[in-house]
Amino acid sequence: MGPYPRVVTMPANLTPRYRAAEEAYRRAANDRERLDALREMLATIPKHKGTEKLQADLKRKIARLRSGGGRGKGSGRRGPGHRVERSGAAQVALVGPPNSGKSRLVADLTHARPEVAEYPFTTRTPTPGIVVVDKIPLQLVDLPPVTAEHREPWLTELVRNPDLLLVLLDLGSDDLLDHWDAVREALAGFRVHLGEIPLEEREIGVRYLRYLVAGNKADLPGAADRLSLLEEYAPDLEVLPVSLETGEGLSAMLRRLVGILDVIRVYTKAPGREPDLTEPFVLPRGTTVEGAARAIHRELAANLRYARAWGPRFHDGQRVARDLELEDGDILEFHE
Ligand SMILES: Nc1nc2c(ncn2[C@@H]2O[C@H](COP(=O)(O)OP(=O)(O)O)[C@@H](O)[C@H]2O)c(=O)[nH]1
Ligand SMILES: [Mg+2]
Repeated sequence: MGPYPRVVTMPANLTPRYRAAEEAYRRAANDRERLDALREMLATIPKHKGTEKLQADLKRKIARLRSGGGRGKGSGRRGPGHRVERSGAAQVALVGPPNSGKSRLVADLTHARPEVAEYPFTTRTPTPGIVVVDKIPLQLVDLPPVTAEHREPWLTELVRNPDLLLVLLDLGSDDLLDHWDAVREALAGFRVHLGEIPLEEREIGVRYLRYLVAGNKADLPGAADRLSLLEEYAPDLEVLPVSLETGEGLSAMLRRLVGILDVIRVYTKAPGREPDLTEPFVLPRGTTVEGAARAIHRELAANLRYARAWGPRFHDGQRVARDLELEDGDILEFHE
């Protein structure tokens, strides 16, 4: 056993609706959206002793935003060229030791062209690129290696705020186990913890992020043996072997990312028209009809009179309640 607690994916006692609201909060573009999301979080947080501190924290944040004292997000701390505009349905940041293939992954799977090289510390700025998986666009962000020493503000933001961390390890390296420890140590320095834990055990200020660990360079000699060692060292950890050289495991990895994100695809249609099934709205599971309207356009939610739904679980055009939890594949028609 290493010096760190085992990383276990704990069954979080969060309802999908709370989680959806939490994600809406993280992704909010302005204070109005932030306030909406916080209210929804407060309304849906499990109410018991264990979450009292969090409830108080939510109330404090709501009060602060209502009095107009909210911090403007991204106020000037990022250096030029280090800013990454969020795009796609989810942001996936790549972390890992130097040379594990982070830049090549972004270069091979997206149209972005970060520099790839066999010497470490080539990457100095973040490079985002989009990969589309099952109609879901994911923004992959190539980052410099995270280390306990380099804690630049722009890197902090990119490490703490993605929807998911993709930890890319190097199965070609004999330092594999040290790398795994070092990544978690560096993340702890950023106040980031891999994996969700029950609300009542959370520490204020720590980010609990969903994550996936992939072991790259599975093509290299000894890779399988090193993977076994890691699995022995961290028995509860799921490590997907992949190779950017041969392509092995890459599509499984992308599917798994989408699975962990736990999103649904919702389609919209205009009255009397066929739905557009090419570009879904990608929403956190637990999103309601009203939440979907809000995600599409705030005014739409405000003016919504009713919605109709299509799909296997509805009668065609059935009127649905605003608080109906949506499912993957639902088709909605909004009436203002
Ligand atoms: N054999 C092999 N080499 C790889 C693989 N993926 C990346 N590399 C090489 O590893 C080196 C480091 O890659 P890079 O993407 O710059 O690593 P980064 O420091 O994590 O961004 C480059 O020479 C890549 O071509 C792989 O799956 N197999
Ligand atoms: Mg790199």
